[in-house]
Amino acid sequence: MSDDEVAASAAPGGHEPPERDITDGGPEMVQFLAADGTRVELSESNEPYAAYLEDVGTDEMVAMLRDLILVRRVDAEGFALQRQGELGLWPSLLGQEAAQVGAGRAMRPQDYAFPGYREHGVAWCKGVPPENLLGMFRGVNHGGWDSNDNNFHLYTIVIGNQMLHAVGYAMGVARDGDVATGDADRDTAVMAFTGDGGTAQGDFNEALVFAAVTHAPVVFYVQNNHWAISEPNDRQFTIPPYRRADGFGFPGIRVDGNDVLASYAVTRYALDRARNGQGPTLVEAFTYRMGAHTTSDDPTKYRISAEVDAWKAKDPIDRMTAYLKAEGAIDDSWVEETQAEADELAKRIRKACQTMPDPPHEEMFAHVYAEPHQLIERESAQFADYQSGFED
Ligand SMILES: Cc1ncc(C[n+]2csc(CCOP(=O)(O)OP(=O)(O)O)c2C)c(N)n1
Repeated sequence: MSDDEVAASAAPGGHEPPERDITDGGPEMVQFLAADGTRVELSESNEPYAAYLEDVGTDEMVAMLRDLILVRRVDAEGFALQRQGELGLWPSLLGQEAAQVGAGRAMRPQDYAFPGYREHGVAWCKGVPPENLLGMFRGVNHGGWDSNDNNFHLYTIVIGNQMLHAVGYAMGVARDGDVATGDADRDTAVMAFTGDGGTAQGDFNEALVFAAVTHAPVVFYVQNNHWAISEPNDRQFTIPPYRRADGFGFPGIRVDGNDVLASYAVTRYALDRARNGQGPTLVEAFTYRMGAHTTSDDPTKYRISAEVDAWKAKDPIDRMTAYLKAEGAIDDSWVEETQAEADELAKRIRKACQTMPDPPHEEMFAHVYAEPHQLIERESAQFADYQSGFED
């Protein structure tokens, strides 16, 4: 079967999916760096956010590119570890690095992130050690880090659930008086991350209602990577996610998710609004999931290779590399050194993964309730009894 035939047969009832150009984000999409790495002229769409790049020097841009390269390597290592049987599952962020690094870098230490399960780049920017991301996917713990160490909540597998957690937390931040005080180290915003598929969940829509009416200091960051497993966007919504915000009464912005500068500038703007008491913003990062949904998925069954190729031409790392090379900020030896640094990082993660101890069985029951609970104690004892029936 040809790619086209595969796509047609994947549609329910064998219908051809509607014509769509999923590579074009339209005139409202905020972009500062074109796919070939050249700077985009100021226009009606990007001008309102340009001020948020004015204080970004070359060193900081080089640091952003370094983040993109290291995060991609962390992701590739997660994939490889799953293939070698060290992890049960890995959700790859390949292609979404710029969306996440831009957003993550825009956050201040006091800002709190509520991720889904693919936010490895945000975790990186918030200072969560990348090896800590592996525990849950190896099945040795329920998370792998303390959410309060870096203000980065545990991964959420239940789609959309974290949206409500984030809004509830943001409402609490406002009640604590940590909004619009004018103190840059105190004013706090919350970020909630989801995919495009998550926008179809009830939780997502309920979260938008509560955020709107309570004026919560929250930024909804939707990574529109164009697929919810095998469901394309045209089976998820009829208007793009950023326009959803209109109906709830707060701003929605579409940004080029493969342009780290644009993602950074727009997120800074939205976080400032939240911290200053101006309420929520919805940011839609227009991007693409270049790999499989997870290591359990085979995207060749439902999408055509031409689509993937079109997005490869928009690669976030290639474009930032081209830009910074043209600016004379980096050269080939910088790229080589950073790749070598990435390889060292991968080695560190691999070793940490392979030496993670199996948890004692009690651990599974330990954090279900904050206080001791009779039912959990009974279940733990029953499980210990069951385990003791096996030979070593
Ligand atoms: C409540 C709920 N329903 C269904 C699933 C199964 N599921 C896992 S990932 C996924 C698709 C999510 O797509 P999207 O929100 O676009 O995020 P992406 O994985 O593309 O980043 C679904 C339906 C789930 N985890 N939770």
